[in-house]
Amino acid sequence: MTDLRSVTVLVPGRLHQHSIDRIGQAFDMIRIARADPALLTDAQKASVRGIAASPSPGDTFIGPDVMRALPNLEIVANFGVGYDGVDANFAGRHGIMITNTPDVLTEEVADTALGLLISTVRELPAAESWLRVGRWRSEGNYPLSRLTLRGRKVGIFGMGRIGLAIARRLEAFGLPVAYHNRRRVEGLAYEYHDTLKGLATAVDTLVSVVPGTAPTEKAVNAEVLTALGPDGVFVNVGRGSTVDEPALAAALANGTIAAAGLDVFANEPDVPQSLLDAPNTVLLPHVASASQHTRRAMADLVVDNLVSWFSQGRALTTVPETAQVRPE
Ligand code: A2R
Repeated sequence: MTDLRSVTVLVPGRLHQHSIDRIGQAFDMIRIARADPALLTDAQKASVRGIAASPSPGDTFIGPDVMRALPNLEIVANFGVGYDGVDANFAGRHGIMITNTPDVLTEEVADTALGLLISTVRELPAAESWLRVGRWRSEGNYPLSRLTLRGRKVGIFGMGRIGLAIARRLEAFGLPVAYHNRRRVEGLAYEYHDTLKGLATAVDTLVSVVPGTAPTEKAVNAEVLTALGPDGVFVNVGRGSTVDEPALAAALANGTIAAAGLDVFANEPDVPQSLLDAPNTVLLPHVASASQHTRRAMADLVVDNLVSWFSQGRALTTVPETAQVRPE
């Protein structure tokens, strides 16, 4: 039985405090400001066997340079279901396990997606501002919303765990659902489209919840938005990288689509001015899973993966790219 106190886990950058507390209690923990091997001594580099992190594709990316610099690295426990902040393909080729935090956030993200969709269609944030700044009293009722959820047909780009939870909610709202994945989901009755453009053509509301990968990069482009049409509503709770943001801003400005609700952006926390300026957007600061309840469950799963790997020799929630990786 491995003594976990002898296992060194590196925590680069910010991480949920509950993960930090548990890692600090169970393991030998090293904290550094960012995922930069230059911040470690050679002895520390040699000692690191695990990483726990909440990385993203920008400055905090855990790529080949980081993994190569740590010769005894066995596992990277990623905080979040999306793991575009880690080079999982490189890890898979080099025998390094990557874990993420699926399932524990599925219902929370689906709840937020529906909240964002309704907020966007019915202009709830703008209506609240109307009340708060006194216009209800001075000018009367908030104008009737141009859009409604009634009569809509919703396309889900990414019918995975979260996509399915969103679809179930939409069903309860009485709305027909269609979807696009690379593969049809066996036994699922929702209408399937084998292209994203085909899906966008068939619906007037598109909810994106695909991972940020090379094939999904800027997949929601001018052509897809044109196919969605002038009554179209686009909601994104997946990754900002999946959207051509200048094309989306243009589509909103010139009426190619009607409105957008966005929780994620290509270059967070920077939000393009053109999206901030568009009147028909509801913009959130990547909060889909961000309740204390759900973030704590994610923080636990990060550490549970490390504990299981180093004490049982198996990870709990492995990403597909590293499914074949076994402890040495
Ligand atoms: O393509 P498939 O059959 O592997 O279906 C997956 C779909 N997907 C894609 N669809 C079309 N084109 C692609 N290039 C593509 N890549 C992936 O996205 C699958 O149905 C769905 C992802 O579902 P799950 O792996 O179950 O992930 P979960 O837990 O629903 O989270 C989705 C994403 C995360 O990766 C974060 O970026 C975000 O939600 O929080």
